[in-house]
Amino acid sequence: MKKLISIISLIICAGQIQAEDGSRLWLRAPATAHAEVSCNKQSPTTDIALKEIRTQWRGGTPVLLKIQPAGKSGGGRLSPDSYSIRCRGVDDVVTIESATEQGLLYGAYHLLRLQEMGQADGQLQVVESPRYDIRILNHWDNPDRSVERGYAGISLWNWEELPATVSPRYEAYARANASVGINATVLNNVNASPQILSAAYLAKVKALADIFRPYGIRVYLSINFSSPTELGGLPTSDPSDKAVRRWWKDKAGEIYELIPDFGGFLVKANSEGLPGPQDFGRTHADGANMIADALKPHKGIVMWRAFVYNPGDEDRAKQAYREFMPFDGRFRDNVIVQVKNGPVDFQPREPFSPLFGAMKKTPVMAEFQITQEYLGFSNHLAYLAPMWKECLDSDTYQQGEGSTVARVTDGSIYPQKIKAIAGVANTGTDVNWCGHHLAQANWYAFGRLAWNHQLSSKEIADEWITLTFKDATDRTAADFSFFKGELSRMMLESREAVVEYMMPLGLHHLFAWGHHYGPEPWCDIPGARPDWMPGYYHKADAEGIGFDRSRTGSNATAQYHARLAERFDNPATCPEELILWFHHVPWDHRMKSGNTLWEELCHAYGRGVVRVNSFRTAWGRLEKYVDAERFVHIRNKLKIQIRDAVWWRDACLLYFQELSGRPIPYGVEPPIHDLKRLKQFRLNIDNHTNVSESELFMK
Ligand code: BDP
Repeated sequence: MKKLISIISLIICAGQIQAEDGSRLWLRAPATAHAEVSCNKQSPTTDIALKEIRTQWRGGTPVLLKIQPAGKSGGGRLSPDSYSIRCRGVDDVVTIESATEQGLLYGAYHLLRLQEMGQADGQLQVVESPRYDIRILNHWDNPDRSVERGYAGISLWNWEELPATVSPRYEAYARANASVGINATVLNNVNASPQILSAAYLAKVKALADIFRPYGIRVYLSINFSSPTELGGLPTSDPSDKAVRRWWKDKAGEIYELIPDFGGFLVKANSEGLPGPQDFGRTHADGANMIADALKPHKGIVMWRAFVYNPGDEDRAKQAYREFMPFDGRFRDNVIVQVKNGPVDFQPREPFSPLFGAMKKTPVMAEFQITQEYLGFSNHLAYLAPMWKECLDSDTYQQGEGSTVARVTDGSIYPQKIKAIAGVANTGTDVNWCGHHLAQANWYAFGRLAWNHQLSSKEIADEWITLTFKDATDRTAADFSFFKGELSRMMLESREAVVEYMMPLGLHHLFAWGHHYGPEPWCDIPGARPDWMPGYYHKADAEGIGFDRSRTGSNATAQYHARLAERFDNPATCPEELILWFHHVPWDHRMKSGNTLWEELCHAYGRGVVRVNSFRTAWGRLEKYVDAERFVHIRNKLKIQIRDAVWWRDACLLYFQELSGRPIPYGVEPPIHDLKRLKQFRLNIDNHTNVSESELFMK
């Protein structure tokens, strides 16, 4: 009997070790330590820092957290979030110093990260300061808990139960963010319901803000520009109307009564049918400034989005620049313009938005999309740090060489009063938070890059893999290093693979009608907005393919600095990875490789599929190094990804082949689908994760 019990408990125990549902994210260190740690100040934030260290620090040396008044921490204006970690060796204490409690908490997480990475032994000499002051997530979460472009369950915020009932996940969310330096969150969708500003919702928002506060996370809200009318019952929402201005002032006052450290508002106005100042003959600056005035007495800010475009003759890629440049310098000093990384819309590859660097008298922040709206949802492995770095490292040349997007937004080049960076969150109620275990890396990477955009994609991947997988099974160091090497390679190649099998060489927006998941380059719905049709973007015909945005076409190139405009204008100097973004290129155009454009396109699509296959093979080899649960989950996701990659390759190549009239070159695996059948295929979008093989691979 005794033996049976111990066998059963062994099984349960083993079961527990293997229960790897991903809920612990990258914060998996056992909380079993009893470290000696103290702090010269007591507060809810330092209490968290103390607890994290006390229960997880296994370094043997005591840890001292010290608030060091600002000014004493060395020259220059340091961010209040800055900290240092020092230790002279095994016999010394570890001292974490910062001017703020928040900085101490970041220092604590840094120390624990070093420990997990095996880098906390011996001497420590760390000084850290974030590149951006506001490192913010944008949740596109609706009051009904649906998440626009969310692929990881429903919204984390249970509005119905709040404020009375608070889920333990709220605190877990705050902790995860703090551990990577994220310090702000916009709780609701940019397509905002006016309801969010009602007294009932503000009480719910306050409950969340109270939970997030000790973790240093400030709450912001997206607002609907018509709220004065829709919620306040005013006859207009015209920003020059006195009663409207009063309404916003009172609303701000009401919010700050409840949430004294409320961050401010994010605004999507006159975009995709949403209301805005232009409805009243006013400008973006008028609208933003009115709201800024209401927030100013409370030190709140406005993040005003530049994602605007209308159907018409003007190339969509040019519109944001055209609409916003005239207002450069005309915004209040508590307004920052939030610009998507590319000029169109979060495509797998876009050039950077020409607004970066061009707006010289207005703070500008980048908006990245962590959720993979256009990169395979939560089904495809697409590690996005390389994509974001590609944007951040792009040289705008606006103030000479080295005026990268990172440096024109982080205050290095322009004296920006507000320095911020945003990421559209990929979190939801899924147990593993992000739908795909490996998509957690994108949340992590956004936080790390927002803190320090100079970290390399590889450094961040290696860090995340170590924190997320190292303890999973009993492995030797050599085993783990093999595992890490393989997974890191897969991750680092994954975004390029997605570009290749979806939209290589600068192609963009080839998505199906009704979803942004699968391909429909042929899609042409009579009467639909032309700029929502793939043909608007690829312009493929018997001669060639691509959107002529050069001097001879829409002249979008002229929105860039002359040095870049010149480079982009000439097909010979335009980077080939963007050639079809900027040029309509003949099928027989010779590429640098010696291939024709058509051949190159085929090779790229083929390569994308080959790469995903190689991920699948590589992952298969990693089975013995990882827990069964995550192994199977990721294996199944890769299976979906390979299916979709083939679908993309076949749909695009077969369709474009009808126009190019050229054969698929030797060396590219010929399509396995039939174009006619593919054209008939409709994806059930509510069920996109479960498209069965037979449904897609129609015989
Ligand atoms: C597009 C999304 C849409 C968003 C919009 C935005 O498809 O759901 O509302 O961006 O950023 O990418 O406002």
